[in-house]
Amino acid sequence: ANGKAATGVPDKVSEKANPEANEATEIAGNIIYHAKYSPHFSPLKFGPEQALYATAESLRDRLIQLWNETYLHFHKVDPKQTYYLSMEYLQGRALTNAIGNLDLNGPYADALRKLGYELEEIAEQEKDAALGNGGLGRLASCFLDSMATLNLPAWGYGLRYRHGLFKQLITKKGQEEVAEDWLEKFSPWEIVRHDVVFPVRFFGHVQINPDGSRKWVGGDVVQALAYDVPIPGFKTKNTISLRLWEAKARAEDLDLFQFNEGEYELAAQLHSRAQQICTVLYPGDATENGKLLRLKQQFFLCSASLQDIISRFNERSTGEGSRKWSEFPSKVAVQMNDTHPTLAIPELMRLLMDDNGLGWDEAWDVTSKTVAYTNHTVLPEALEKWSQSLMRKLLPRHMEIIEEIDKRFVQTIRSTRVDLEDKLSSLSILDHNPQKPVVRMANLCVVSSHTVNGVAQLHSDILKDELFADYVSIWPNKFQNKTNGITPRRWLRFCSPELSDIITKWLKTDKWITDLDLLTGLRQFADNEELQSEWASAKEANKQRLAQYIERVTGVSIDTNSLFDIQVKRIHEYKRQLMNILGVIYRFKKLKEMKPEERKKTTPRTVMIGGKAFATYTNAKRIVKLVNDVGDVVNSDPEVNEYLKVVFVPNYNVTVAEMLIPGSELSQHISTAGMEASGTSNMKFALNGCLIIGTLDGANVEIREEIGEENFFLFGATADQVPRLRKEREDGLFKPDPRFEEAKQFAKSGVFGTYDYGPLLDSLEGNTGYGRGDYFLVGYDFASYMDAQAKVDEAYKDRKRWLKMSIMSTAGSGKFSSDRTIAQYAKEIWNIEACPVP
Ligand code: GL9
Repeated sequence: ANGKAATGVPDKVSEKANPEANEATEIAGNIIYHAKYSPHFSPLKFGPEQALYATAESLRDRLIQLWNETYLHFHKVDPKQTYYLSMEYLQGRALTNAIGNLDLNGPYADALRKLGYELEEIAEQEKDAALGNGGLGRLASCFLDSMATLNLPAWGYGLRYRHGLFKQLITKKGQEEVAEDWLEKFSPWEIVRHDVVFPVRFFGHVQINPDGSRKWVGGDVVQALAYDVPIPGFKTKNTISLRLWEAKARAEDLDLFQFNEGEYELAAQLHSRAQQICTVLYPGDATENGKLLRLKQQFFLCSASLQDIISRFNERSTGEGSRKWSEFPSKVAVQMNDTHPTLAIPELMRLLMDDNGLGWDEAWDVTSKTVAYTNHTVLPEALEKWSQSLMRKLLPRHMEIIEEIDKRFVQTIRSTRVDLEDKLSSLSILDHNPQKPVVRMANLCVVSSHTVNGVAQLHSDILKDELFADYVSIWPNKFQNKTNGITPRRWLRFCSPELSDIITKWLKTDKWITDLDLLTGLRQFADNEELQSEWASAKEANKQRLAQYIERVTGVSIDTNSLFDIQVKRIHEYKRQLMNILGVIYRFKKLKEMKPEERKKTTPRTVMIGGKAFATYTNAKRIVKLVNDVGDVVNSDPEVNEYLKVVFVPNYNVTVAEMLIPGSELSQHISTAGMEASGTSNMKFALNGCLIIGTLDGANVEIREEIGEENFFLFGATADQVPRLRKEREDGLFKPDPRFEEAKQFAKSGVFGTYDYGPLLDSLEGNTGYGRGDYFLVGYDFASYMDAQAKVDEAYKDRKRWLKMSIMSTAGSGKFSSDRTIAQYAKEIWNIEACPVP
């Protein structure tokens, strides 16, 4: 920090004559005001951290104004509104985004300079709000940005986890997890709404009233308290809400008698049970307790959100008396982000029937016209199934409702579709397998939703042709595709201002920021030398910035003349980071074998791999360790390290992505075909002019279509070949390429330390002997992967060609704006329209 600023809050800043300077002066005054009169720190110091909070609060003043206007406007117009229910949001930092969306970058930078700070330095003080695991949570955050920017009447609902995703430390043992604490000081962005509180019940029993109606009573009652986070749209007044629920016990739940008897823990039992609900994102669910907590979290989100939605529906009623419930679906759309919020279905049924007196048919009609479901994966282990007994214990009334939905569905199919009789055991919601009776949440979603969508064309086709094929024969029009997207504000305009300015200059407009298809206008200049040289210098600047970051966090110095090759995503066997590192191992071995003059002819590379492994996923953790061990050996090898460096980027998160993606030149999206539903970082890389090496999987297929096959390094089996290849591989009928054997042997030889990589590498063998079948087909795809990598090396030597490909990638990325995705959801699923604040 700057010496003079560290002495205390400055008194005032001097005025200047011109209007720009006036705005900056006013903002600086506002920042000073907050530092003094909304104090969170003792008064003697005004360091970067104090400046961050005061700056954020000055922005919040503006946001609150716009936010209230938006809320009142929606209230007055009473449009149909969408509620996006998601257990995860990966918001990242908010400061730069808010300043950028409000179009106040210049004035804020000037204001802070008057106070002795650079805006970037202040922005770096902010912690990431990491209330999500990966792609699914980040998608929800991109969607909020687009909803606000498109002026849509839409809101997000989620949970206010005290500890978001863990922080990843890399030690000699590999990955270690420590709790992250984004609320350690407090978040300047959230506003607690003390008047928005709903009771949420757990356990208890169903009481049957004399009139035959049913009521859920008893059990524990926890309060859901609303915390709102403002979501500003880009250059629009519309500012929407991300409402995060926190769980609180009631005062009367503290047993004062027991407390005074000295039984402190017993006395506060209910308090501590309430507190557990929002303590961590994704508590481990290997134990019964863990499963119970996760189910509680899901219900807590659904129940609080639906009570809130219903109360808003009633509040906006214009005429006398209350509204007709049949109007509900024309005022409310509920989108379930994966199966995690499935309990919204029986909870809406319960609220309508038990609390508002609707009959089954009426309640079902309303519910099934209101809810829609997005599927994000076909991996069987990720399709949620809840034990019926657990569900009955925690949510007895909901279990009854689910049983009734299932009964009616099965009856209808029996009477209308005799041909499906033998499919009913897999189509029904309840799986009555006597060993383990479960509720299949995806089935409940499909049966109850008016629309079901996948997240890329290939994925949606797989849903229709395989996973949900029999449902398609019942409801042919229920299924849709909505290819994912990313917000071009955060993922280009704000994370790479250099490249953005060049794009604006050549397109002669900055309208591309909200109309990303305009990027195609760059195609005509892809060969232009002037553009190419500007493009190259922007990329170079981003590479420099990235290199400095890498050196700071890992101590490894990397050469910006080398090809920056990046794979960042959650560590998973289907994503095949193991194939990447085996390729690196092979490259290292070949470099070692070369004569010095031969090495000089190779393309120097820096391979960066980053991502978190789920804490109990053993093979994923072994992969992290292997990448680190390979890096240690390669980077300290004086013969080779001029041509190859390997870096594990620790603690990958949104903020790290904002640094890595602009500085990337090649990125790897190399999942086994058919397994990655979409991917979204592939879109971010392409948008930033980074070339992709990848399989025909998820959104890669569409990216390649858009940017042109000559600009994409394709390899590998296709999704339709996978089942046959898997069988052959398992049966030991397929003989892998010699390069694959050589790489594995070398990895096992001990060159990379004493850790036993046998068990990890054996997972890549066919079912002969010790092998486990190579389910992810690394052995099959390795040959074409290495061939594609050789093409990358060649292409990089031709600078003009590479730059052209890079420009073409950006130029063809327009489709992948989340503005396009959200506009399609709005029109084709939600049936809502823009409602701009005048
Ligand atoms: C995921 C898919 O695996 C991705 O391919 C997809 O891009 C995103 C968003 O649709 O959803 N589904 C899923 O469960 N996750 C995804 O990333 N997992 C995590 O978020 C950890």
